[in-house]
Amino acid sequence: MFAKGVTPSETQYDGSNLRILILHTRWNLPVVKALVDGAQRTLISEFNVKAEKIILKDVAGSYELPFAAQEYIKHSIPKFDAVICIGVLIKGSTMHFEYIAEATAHGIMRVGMETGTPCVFGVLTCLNDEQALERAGLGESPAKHNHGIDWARCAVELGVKKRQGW
Ligand code: DLZ
Repeated sequence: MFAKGVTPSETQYDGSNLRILILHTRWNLPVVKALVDGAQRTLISEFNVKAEKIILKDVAGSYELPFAAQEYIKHSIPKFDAVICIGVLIKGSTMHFEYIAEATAHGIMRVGMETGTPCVFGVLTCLNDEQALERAGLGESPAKHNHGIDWARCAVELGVKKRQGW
């Protein structure tokens, strides 16, 4: 039986010089808050990112994440080493979910590629509330896991690699 998920890097990254933007939605806020909290705690406790170098900004929904990320990256002095875009999309009875999920995923990818600032895709795309809770480390499932932790690890790795010139 293989262990599903990401294998931790063998490198211990030092995040003490990094400046990281956590950009999150206000849609589905209770779940989003748990993910933001997981990411923030991991940045500080696992990588020594300084609390004052973690900048929190919010937008209404996931669809706004790419544009807002691009603008914060463009206007920020000093620059961000990485951005974690966090949102929670929960499928409803119309096609809204599909359109927003696809646009958001492509948009976040594009912002990273075009600005050269690593942008982590921290958007849960869930078929129901239970999936969202489980992936934010909430609810009753024994398999629950806060994905904000993984996104923080990903952001630090990319931020450090970028600083080092890859
Ligand atoms: C409209 C909408 C819907 C139906 N569902 C969600 C959702 O589950 N999660 C989320 O982050 N945002 C949702 N939105 C809002 C859109 O992302 C966006 O804010 C609006 O369409 C305005 O551009």
